[in-house]
Amino acid sequence: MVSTMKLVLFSALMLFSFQAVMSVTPLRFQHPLDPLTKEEITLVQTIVQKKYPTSSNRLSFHYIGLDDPEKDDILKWESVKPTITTVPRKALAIAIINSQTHEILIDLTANRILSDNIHQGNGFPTLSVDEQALAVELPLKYGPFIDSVKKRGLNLSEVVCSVFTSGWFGETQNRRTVRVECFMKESSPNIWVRPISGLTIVVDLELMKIIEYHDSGIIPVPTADNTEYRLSHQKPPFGPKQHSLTTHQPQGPGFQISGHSVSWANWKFHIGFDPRAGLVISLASIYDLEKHKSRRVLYKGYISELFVPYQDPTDDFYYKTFFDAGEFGFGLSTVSLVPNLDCPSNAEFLDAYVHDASGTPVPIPNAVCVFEQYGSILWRHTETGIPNESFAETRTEVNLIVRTVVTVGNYDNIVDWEFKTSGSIKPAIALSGILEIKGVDIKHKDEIKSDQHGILVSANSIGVYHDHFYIYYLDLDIDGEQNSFEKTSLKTVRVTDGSSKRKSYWTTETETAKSENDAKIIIGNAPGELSVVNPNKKTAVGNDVGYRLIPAIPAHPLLTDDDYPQIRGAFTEFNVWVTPYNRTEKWAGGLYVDHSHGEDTLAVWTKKNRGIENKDIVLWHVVGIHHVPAQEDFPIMPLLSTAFELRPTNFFDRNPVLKTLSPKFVKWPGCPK
Ligand SMILES: *[C@@H]1O[C@H](CO)[C@@H](O)[C@H](O)[C@H]1NC(C)=O
Ligand SMILES: *[C@@H]1O[C@H](CO)[C@@H](O)[C@H](O)[C@H]1NC(C)=O
Ligand SMILES: *[C@@H]1O[C@H](CO)[C@@H](O)[C@H](O)[C@H]1NC(C)=O
Ligand SMILES: [Cu+2]
Repeated sequence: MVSTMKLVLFSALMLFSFQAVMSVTPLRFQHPLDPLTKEEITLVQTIVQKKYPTSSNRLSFHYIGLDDPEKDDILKWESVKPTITTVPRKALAIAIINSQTHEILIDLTANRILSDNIHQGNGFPTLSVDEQALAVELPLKYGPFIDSVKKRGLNLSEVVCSVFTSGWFGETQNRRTVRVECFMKESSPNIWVRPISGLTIVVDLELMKIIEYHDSGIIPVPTADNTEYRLSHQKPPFGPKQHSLTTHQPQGPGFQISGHSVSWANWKFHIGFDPRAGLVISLASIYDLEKHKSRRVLYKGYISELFVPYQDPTDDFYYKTFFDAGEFGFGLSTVSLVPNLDCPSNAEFLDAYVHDASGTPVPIPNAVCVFEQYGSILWRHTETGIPNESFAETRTEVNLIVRTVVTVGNYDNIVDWEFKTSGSIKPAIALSGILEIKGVDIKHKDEIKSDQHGILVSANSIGVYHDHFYIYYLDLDIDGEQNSFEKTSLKTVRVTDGSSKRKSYWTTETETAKSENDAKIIIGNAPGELSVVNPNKKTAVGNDVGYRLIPAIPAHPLLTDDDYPQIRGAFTEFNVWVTPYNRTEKWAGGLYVDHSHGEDTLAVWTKKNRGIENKDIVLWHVVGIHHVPAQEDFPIMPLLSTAFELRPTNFFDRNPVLKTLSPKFVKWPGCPK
């Protein structure tokens, strides 16, 4: 008895000391691309505040994130696989200090500021959540606004306001202003469909003051009827009915997450998170069963910008030309996922940290989820051509999804990265949330006399025309960094010499893009294939190894080239762009996109027409949706989605999933079948 007790005590001690060792060296497991930890964000705050004490400076943080480590350092680090991080940890802070924008680079190991530069050009950093919270309170205490509310017979206690970035329309004055719009929350939480239209409220964020106010007349606020979407406030009948459906993984999930590194089936990748970009996928490599090694596909991928120009040129709406990533931050706007609803029951979650304006870390629990999901059929064939020996050979597809949801005001962007064992990566975007509504004095389509710039989706409610243009940054490293971009066109050939009974056929013609101008592609003009190849690596039969871009349904901008929003959102001019890798060229709409003049965009960088052949290159893909609202989008819209695929093309010598096994059928506990 005594000896058993001792043994238990001994093993408990062993366990305790093991855990103690683990907890004092947590950084041992830090990946150099891991997002800044809570402690690191606090360290940035401390270091910057030491130089600029808040007692004597007006200081607000607009970005605190990992400063991109040098790519060479990451690749070196990866090849030696050290147990301790040898890549220096640096942070970039963008702060407005006494009305000047500072870019402060901080060494997190030496705890010191490496550089501190003041941004001189046009444009302002991402808005902080805190200043938006202050700005939305201003109208509620502003006499003329209170009068406007009274004049409309509305209850001021039921008014809520929201901040809208106001773009740039040729003006030369450089003030950090925003528009504020107000809504009714009485009887329904669906504020976005109940605007108090006809009011212009301009706030200067530096003065934190209303500097312009205008009431152009009373337009009825749409009623709260049929705007409710909370289940708890709905009345029967309910439907359609859905039967429960769940994924049962008795052996546990097929993926492992260690810190931020994921391994699943034949894939390995890293999940990063940035206050501006949100979800970042890095170092995605696929294991080649025949070559017995992992082969790099993607060095880094994320959504670089989202441009949402509304198409109503009147006073209430013309300025609505949003850049959601640069102005509001995809990371700052990432919301917590709801387990079992946003992600299935077999999902695992990762938390993230962003920061507030004071530099204090702010947690986002369940910011990212990772889960496996049955896809379709991986491959199959039923052989009926061999007499008496017909058979079916088929494999089930299971995919891995990484998901976040970015909610910027009224819209929810569901951001998915799907990995397939066959080698494809399929990024997808789905939109949900609530339309941006303009209040009008019209209850029926028959009353419409002039262009309303949208669709009447409910009485007094116009769903205004707009676009959603997402641009993906895709630093593909196909089996190494030196890559080329190839355009293969499909061409009709006419048979004129009578050599065939056919009069025509098609064949392909491949061209390697030499410089940036060769790689500006408008999809849809002619059939073709676009791929990134590694001209230095060939398959056994001699093809360049590569990955093809199977683009999303293309969307092209409809604004004129000289229109201000289009100058700022010039990255939409083409569906595909290719640039040589440049550490600082990260944001397709510019680093300082709020009030930007379009001087720091992908369209401007590529004017240099730099060489891109057999170089480390970045592929940019614009995925867009022209949104002509419909009544089904009201009061909340069902998912509207678009996706593209990066698909291996002569990357493997043969079907890489030829010898895969379908997941074993498992009997559900207590189920007869
Ligand atoms: C205005 O709204 C507040 C808050 O909901 C409510 O308490 C109050 O009774 C309302 N006043 C009127 C006149 O309806
Ligand atoms: C197929 O099977 C049938 C019946 O068993 C047999 O009569 C026939 O000869 C077979 N055909 C061949 C090509 O083996
Ligand atoms: C990298 O990009 C920046 C911004 O476009 C540019 O100023 C710089 O010259 C580029 N560096 C190289 C090596 O091309
Ligand atoms: Cu839309």
